[in-house]
Amino acid sequence: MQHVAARAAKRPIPDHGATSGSLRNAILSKLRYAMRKSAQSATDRDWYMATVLALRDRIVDVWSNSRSKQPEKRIYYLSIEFLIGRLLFDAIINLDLEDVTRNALSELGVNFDRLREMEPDAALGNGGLGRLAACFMDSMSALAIPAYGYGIRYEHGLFEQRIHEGWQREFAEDWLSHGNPWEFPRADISYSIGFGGTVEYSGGDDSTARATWSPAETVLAVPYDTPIAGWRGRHVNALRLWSARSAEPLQDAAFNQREGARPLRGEAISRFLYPNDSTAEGRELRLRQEYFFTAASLQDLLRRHRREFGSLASLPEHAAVQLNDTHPAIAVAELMRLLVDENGFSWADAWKITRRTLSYTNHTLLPEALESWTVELIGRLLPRHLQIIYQINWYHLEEVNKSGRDAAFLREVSLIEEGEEKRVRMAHLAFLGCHCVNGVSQLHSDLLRETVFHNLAQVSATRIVNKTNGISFRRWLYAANRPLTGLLVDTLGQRVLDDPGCMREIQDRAGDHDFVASYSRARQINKTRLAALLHARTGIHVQPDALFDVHVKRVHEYKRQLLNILETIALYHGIRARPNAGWVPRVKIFAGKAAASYERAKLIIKLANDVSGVINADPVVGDRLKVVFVPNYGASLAEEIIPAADVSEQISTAGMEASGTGNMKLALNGAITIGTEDGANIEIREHVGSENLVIFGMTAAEVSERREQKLQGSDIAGKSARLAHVIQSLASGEFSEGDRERFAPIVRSLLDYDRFMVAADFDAYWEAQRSIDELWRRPADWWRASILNTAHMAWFSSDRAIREYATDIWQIAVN
Ligand code: 26W
Repeated sequence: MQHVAARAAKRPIPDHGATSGSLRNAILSKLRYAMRKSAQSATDRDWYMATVLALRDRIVDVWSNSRSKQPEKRIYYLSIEFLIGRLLFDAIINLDLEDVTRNALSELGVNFDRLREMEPDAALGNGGLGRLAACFMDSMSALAIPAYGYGIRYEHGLFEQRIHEGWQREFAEDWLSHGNPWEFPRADISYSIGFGGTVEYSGGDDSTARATWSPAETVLAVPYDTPIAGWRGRHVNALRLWSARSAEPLQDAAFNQREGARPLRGEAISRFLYPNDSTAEGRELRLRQEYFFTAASLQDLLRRHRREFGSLASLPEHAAVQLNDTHPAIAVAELMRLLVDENGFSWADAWKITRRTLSYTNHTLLPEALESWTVELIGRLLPRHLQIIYQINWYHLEEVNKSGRDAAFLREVSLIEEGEEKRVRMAHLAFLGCHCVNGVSQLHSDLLRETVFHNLAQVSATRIVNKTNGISFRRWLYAANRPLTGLLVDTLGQRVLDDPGCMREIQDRAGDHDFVASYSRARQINKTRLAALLHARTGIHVQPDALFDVHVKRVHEYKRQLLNILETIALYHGIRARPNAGWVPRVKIFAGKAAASYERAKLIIKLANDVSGVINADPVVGDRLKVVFVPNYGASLAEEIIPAADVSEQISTAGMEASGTGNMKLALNGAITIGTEDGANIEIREHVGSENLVIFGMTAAEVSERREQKLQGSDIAGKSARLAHVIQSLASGEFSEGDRERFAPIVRSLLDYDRFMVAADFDAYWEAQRSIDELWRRPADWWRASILNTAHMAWFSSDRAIREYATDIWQIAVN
């Protein structure tokens, strides 16, 4: 991109002193001394490792600089998932070293883009929650907010998805197989994390007696630090990921184990990421993971506080701990244990410190995703914590009692869910133990107040606020979409990169012929590139000038990939019936993983592939409609697909998608959203204008009303000939080589009571898609709407979201 180079020439060399010459030498010396390879024998992977190590040195300079001055207050972001993806290009963009790196490597005869492919995705997350954590880390560095991210260094990230005869297959992911040049092992630090055992009381009566927990087993938590370099290399924060080490390796050694016995070895804790993103499975290993990283993180930040500020009484002034969903919610009991049992604080003082230090973000309303652990399991694994949870609940219910509430209310707000198996409600524990709880979109936060936390909010001082999600523009625009970024910089100058708010100014160009031509050309470059990738990965040929309709996210019934597939079948039927009716050529692009144990989601993937097989092979249809399911969706594939999208599918059942962040990434890159009034779609409409996206279907209120009525999908099918034809074709085996059984479960779910309202929203969705066709047939209007999306998405930057967390929840100033 010559214009970037021309401009690079004008810009002052950033103060990390990297010139292509100095970087070239640094890469060569890393190759020689760190990789022990000569330039002649070096592979792309060797060059990749050497380049990362060379760039890392420059990051370390900024890092030690960032750590030189002790901050007044630090943020600690506890998340069991960080969906980082690749770091190389992100670091280069943030350090403004793209040209320097490209030149240094080309002087060494190395192709930078091929080298980028060497980096595995750090897929340490399932989906939205994990990626949000990664975008937030990028923004905290960009805003020079002193922060630590705390998580788990899984040996195996989210499984690799391969499609075999249309079915998802899961394969172990192995991102560390060639080592990870980005991380710094901190073998000088380790914390022992206890499990099981007993609790003794000594001295004083039961209210003043000291509790001492003697764990039956301990595991060592060893940290690995990954630097997160901020925009313009201003600041670097650490992402500290804990790895589990057996405390008694000898004892755990296989030759020491009874024949056939398979003990839960220490290391197992950080071996695998649990691949579910919406169903709490309640497995013991998962609870061990949650306690392991939470306890290690709290011990680490308390040690730092004591070293820097002395007494823990001042902790809330110098540390703000954000709990990313309930996965680290055991922090409430663990911090109380550390303050009361190990630092002699009174219960009341400890409770104040805990609530003032902790805050919690909720990311889902799905009942099956709200974690609760059996009292039996917590009692066995964390006996002292169970006692503390009971004591918290005792004081809590005492308070509630004073307000004269009835038994049903008490049962609902209790931390303990009664029933044949008592369970600890982790969302309730997080709510009570935090001074602030936030949802991730306005609708979601409102629904949190009206549903999950309705009663609790009436009997607790905890604030419920909204912090609508955001995305890192560095990764999802500047790095992922170079053609569009180049045009924005050409049009608005460098300042647009530092202040995305400037983007609003392109609204005046939405009708400007040259600008529209450049804007659409940028999209075309990305679509041609994606068409090549789709062919390479699936063998399917698509026309780059067709409308690219993109549905990329985890596969889940509430995200309604099924509704999209049913509309696709109806479109197919329409095209076959009247091939020459001037259909808008479409490419339906699907991508997403299903949780390994989620059979229905896996059947929906199979259906998408079988429908794709039939439609793509149909000569009557030709290039009027193509359907592609791209395997192994993750951060890097998202960076390839999102800049090439014309239409963004955000069609969740209203009230069920807490926010969505893919919706923001696609709209920022100019895709026209077709969506329901759900999550952040509503706020996207407020910012881009209701004429620049297509909203359809039932609202959240209408959905819950219809749920009350328990109406059957068959009622709808009875009234919609188009839907009935689609369901009939599914049932007849049209997409399953005549096998009527294969998709029978889906047909049944559509005609019975359908919690996800697919049938109920079908006709509205069909009409919405046809209005998209209408808009596409008017290119000037299409590109106007597309440009106005990009122009008005600045608010959805994760920098804005983090600024709001900082001022409203963490009480720190951001300059
Ligand atoms: C215990 C199993 C489990 C694991 C992960 C339950 C729930 C989760 C996550 C909360 C699921 C998740 O990723 N939620 C998504 O979070 C995004 C970031 O806030 C939102 O944008 C999405 O709407 C929400 O589904």
